[in-house]
Amino acid sequence: MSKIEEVKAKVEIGKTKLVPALVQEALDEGSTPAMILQAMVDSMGVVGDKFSKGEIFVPEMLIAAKAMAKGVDVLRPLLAGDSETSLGTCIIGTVAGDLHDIGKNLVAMMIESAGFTMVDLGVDVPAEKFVEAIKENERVTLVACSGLLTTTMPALKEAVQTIKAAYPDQKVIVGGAPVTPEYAAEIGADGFAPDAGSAAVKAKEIISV
Ligand code: B1M
Repeated sequence: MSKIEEVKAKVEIGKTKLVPALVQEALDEGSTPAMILQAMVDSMGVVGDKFSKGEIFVPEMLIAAKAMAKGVDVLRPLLAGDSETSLGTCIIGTVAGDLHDIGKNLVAMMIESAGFTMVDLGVDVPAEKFVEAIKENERVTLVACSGLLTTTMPALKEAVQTIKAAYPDQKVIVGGAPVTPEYAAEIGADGFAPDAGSAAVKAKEIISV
């Protein structure tokens, strides 16, 4: 088994202590950071499928997520480039009722590396907290809202609409597995991205309009 396959297998079963060293070994073996990240994202897909089939439960999902987060820590300096310019501040958070943060953290990392100063509000963020953060931070050019559950899509809508009610010109980008470009447009977001890399591209595009 190659190191990258081992990373995938160990993330799936939540081997938090083993994953960082395996990620480093996969890098040493010549795998690129993007390949390793994709392998870990694939692992989470397998974990999600097993959960859907009732083969594993929430605790197993949680340890797999922790193992992936440890792996991402090793890749972080390699994935996130430095940017000299500041495109302003981006406020990011996972919306109310939603505790999923791996995707949001990847999006934060990529948007930051595109040149934004990042303020991460974490998970389970009520709509009003996004508004407070816009008020409290300097030069907020973008708000990024993540939602991973079909049941928290209404919270995504509430976040966008609450932000727009307080700051009509504030640019907002949304994303997360159940979100579609059509839904993003319907709730009044300025942009949608399907993954972390395209979120960074979209972020720059939105604020330059
Ligand atoms: Co949850 N969970 N989970 N979970 N979980 C999913 C999402 C699920 C699809 C699993 C399944 O059933 N197959 C399912 C949702 C079904 C649905 O709503 N359609 C689900 C469920 C049901 C639940 C609970 C309700 C389970 C329960 O308690 N019965 C519960 C809800 C808790 C809550 O939030 N209130 C729950 C809990 C959890 C854990 C806490 C155990 C854990 C999360 C830990 C953590 O995040 N720290 C967890 C996990 C790990 C998953 C899966 C397995 C993996 C999620 C993940 O990290 N993926 C997930 C199954 C799956 O995704 N296949 C699942 C990897 C990550 C890189 O991808 O987050 O999609 P993703 O992010 C991508 C894109 O979506 C996009 O870019 C990212 C990177 O490319 N993106 C954006 C994300 N945000 C963006 C924002 C943007 C743009 C792009 O702009 C702002």
